[in-house]
Amino acid sequence: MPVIETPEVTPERARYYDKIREQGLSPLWMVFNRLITRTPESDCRPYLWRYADLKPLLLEAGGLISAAEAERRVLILENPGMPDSGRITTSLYAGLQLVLPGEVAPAHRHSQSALRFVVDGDGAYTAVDGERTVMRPGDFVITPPWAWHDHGNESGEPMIWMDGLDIPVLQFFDASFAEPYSGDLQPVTRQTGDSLARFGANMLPVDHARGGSVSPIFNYPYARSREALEQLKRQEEWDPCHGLKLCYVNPLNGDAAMPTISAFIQLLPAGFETAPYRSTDATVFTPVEGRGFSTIAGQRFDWAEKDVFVAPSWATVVHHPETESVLFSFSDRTCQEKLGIFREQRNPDDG
Ligand code: GTQ
Repeated sequence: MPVIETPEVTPERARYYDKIREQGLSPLWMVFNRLITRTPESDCRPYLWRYADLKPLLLEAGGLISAAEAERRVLILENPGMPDSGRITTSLYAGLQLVLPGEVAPAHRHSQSALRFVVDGDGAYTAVDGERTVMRPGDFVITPPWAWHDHGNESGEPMIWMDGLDIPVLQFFDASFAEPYSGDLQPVTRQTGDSLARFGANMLPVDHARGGSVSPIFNYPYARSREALEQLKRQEEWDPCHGLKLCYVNPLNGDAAMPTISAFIQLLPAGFETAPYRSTDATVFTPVEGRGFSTIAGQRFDWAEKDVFVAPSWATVVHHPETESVLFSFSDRTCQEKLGIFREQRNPDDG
């Protein structure tokens, strides 16, 4: 149901609309219902990409173009409701990146924030501000805005991770800046593990400033997040909508790890069925462990490890894990919370 009834177009009104258009004017009453909807209306569609389909295609790209020539060898996960947009949701970009053994993705920096979620392979590195971190399956790695970053793979196997960036947010605000580094790799100035030791042990260097908008931890290792879930599951306090769901945070302010993107890890026990839930943050999910299916706006998507699926804003989501499952997910929730527009609803009527 629209908010207003759109007024009839009489010949006299039509002549008037034509006349004012030439002067950069438009009658609100003719477009009100398109601009202001009762509930979110998105071009974003629920969708699932199977890793079994993605991996061979990504490896095929590995034979076609080098990481260096491509700058980043990534297949964008593009929402079928928004073709050619480079978007997985209206506000977020996602892709799968491949770095082959011996390859380097050269250093650059940009105003976009990036997250990496390691899907396949073990032991490649990403370097951020002079520190390299070793990437292992399930690790959640962030690249802050305007930080130099390069990736390299000195392991013996192909390395594949999911990238999540706020590219559409920066497009919306016309705030994109980027530049290449003068060489391929930035110099290494800190030991691997330095940031996790300084900031990731529930302590901070004594005089470190509080309140930075980006987490100084840039790798949240899966071993630790999984251990937290394992410990908590013994308590058997399952949230009806989320199971056991944790948000990755910035230890400087308790906020999401990145200023524009929230990231989560959740455990769902075998056979659990979540209560229907919807929220304004369209969400990208990737199962790390387990298999099952989810219904999104009534449509069923069967998933297994490493698949990627997306739930649009305000679409009702129900998860049905068949085995004990761990889901990683990310959304623009923290961005919406900062703007005061985030909404969520448990057990919506249409669920
Ligand atoms: O690794 O820096 O998927 O700059 C898209 C843009 C990855 C990256 C992407 C990027 C990167």
